[in-house]
Amino acid sequence: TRNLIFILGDQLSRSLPNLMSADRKKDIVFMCEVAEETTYVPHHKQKLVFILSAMRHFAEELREDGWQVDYVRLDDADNSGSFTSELTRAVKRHKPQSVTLVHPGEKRVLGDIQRWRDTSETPLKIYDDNRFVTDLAFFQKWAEGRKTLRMEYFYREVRKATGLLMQGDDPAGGEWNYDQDNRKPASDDLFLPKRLRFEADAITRDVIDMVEDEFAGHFGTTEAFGYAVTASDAERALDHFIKEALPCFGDYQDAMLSGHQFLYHSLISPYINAGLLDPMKACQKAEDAWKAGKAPLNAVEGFIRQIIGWREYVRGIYWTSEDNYTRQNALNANRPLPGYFWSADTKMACVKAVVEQTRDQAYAHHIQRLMVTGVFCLLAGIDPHEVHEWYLSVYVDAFEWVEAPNVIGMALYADGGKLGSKPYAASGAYINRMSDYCERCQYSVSKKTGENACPYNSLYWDFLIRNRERLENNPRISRSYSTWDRMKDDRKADYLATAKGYLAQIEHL
Ligand code: FAD
Ligand code: DLZ
Repeated sequence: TRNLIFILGDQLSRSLPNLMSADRKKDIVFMCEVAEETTYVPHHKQKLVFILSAMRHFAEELREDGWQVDYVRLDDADNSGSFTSELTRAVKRHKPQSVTLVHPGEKRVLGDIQRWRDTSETPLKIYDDNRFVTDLAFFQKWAEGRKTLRMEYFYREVRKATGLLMQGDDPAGGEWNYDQDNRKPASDDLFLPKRLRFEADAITRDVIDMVEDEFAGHFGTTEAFGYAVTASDAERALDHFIKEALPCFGDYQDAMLSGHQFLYHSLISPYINAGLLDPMKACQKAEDAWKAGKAPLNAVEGFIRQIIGWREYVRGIYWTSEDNYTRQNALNANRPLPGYFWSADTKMACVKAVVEQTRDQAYAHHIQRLMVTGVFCLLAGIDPHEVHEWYLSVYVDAFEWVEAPNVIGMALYADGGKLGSKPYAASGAYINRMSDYCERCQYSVSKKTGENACPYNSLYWDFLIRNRERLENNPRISRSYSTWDRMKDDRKADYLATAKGYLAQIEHL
């Protein structure tokens, strides 16, 4: 009797429940690289390299541990191209008694697998995914009966349940959240730690060659590829972050600086999402640094909140939302995504900087994703589904369960406020305060209307006016409507005319 242990490309953990309960003497691990997964969106080249190389390394490690691994490569001659068709072929090869799988992270894949199970003679068992701090039942129980779902309250429950940064029943230091300390702009004389990047080994180089051949037309470059592709290197990256960057993580969490893509961020999202790093362990290490006096509470609390708060919360939102979540469009935004989201060919220095670093690193930090490209798409009324597909393609850490709530919900408010209490609409002043982008921009951030005025300034008002009916009763933005109403008519007209001009030539901003 043997079982087939099917492991997907974002399940690269030795502690997977289907692996833990298997017998390495009898059972067979099955992994496959398939065209359907490499092309369901045009993934950034570095995302492809990261996942395929991490999968190959994981398979090697399992073999070294004594597992028998059946690994199908993308360029294998008989590769049939999808998870389910490859599973069918593997079942024919091995004739297992049953197949086991950990719950896929994506509804699309779950649906395919369930359909496969419905017609298969071989039973398939799906285990819960244990690589999160809480299980989905925890979120569902918390969400039950609540009129609104807000991350902050969910987060407090996870703090209590895990004991992280707790002193008895109270939060360490007396507050649950120290974000008021976390909004310092960065200046270019900051000492920025050199980040640990990893040399490509023979396996990664092979994958890079394949990606450059087979996916030549995809966005991005592979030259700067420096991601860890094994659990042990991911752990080294985490340790390096905790020692070198965590102490300043809080202070400069929202800052943006030209030429410094990473600032004090951790760069661990791809590792946690692919299963190379355990989120709870990352939090415990950060807590230990605080206990040892090596990192301040505002930094450690902010970091832990991103992981046990935001990350767990968006997963709950994804799995409790309608299946058409990525098609939601509460604000009826219909403009196509401008070409400079791929070419970086725009005069807006902030968008240019973020798209360029996204192209070169497959990375942008949270505020760049939210307040530069995200706010632009919100204000300009870009079709949320197109925006969603862009984000899902271009970031190395992008998997739909985490990307979609952040894009459709947080950045675009296209879910009508399920995830966030208000749209993150902001004028150019925010970017100017938190970055140095505006200094070198061809547009003037201090100019509100007319020629060369920063597009964010007039698009901000145009957005609010376009969506007045929907938003003006929201207490968190009603003040902006009062400001608008007090404005002189010719000023209002200038704003709307400037915005209209920009929207008419949106491809050329
Ligand atoms: P840090 O700033 O060091 O944060 C530490 C960790 O907290 C991250 O590694 C991540 O695991 C977690 N985290 C932080 N913020 C969030 C969040 N809002 N949601 C979930 N986890 C969070 N994150 C992804 O992992 N995949 C995505 O596809 C993704 N798309 C996003 C799209 C938009 C529009 C926005 C606004 C945010 C998105 N995020 C996404 C969240 C966040 O931007 C990234 O997790 C973060 O930038 C990763 O870099 P880091 O590891 O240096 O993070
Ligand atoms: C993202 C991705 C890519 C690009 N390629 C593969 C692959 O070839 N084989 C595989 O097992 N997984 C891949 N993945 C990750 C899957 O898309 C991921 O498991 C699903 O999104 C389910 O969360």
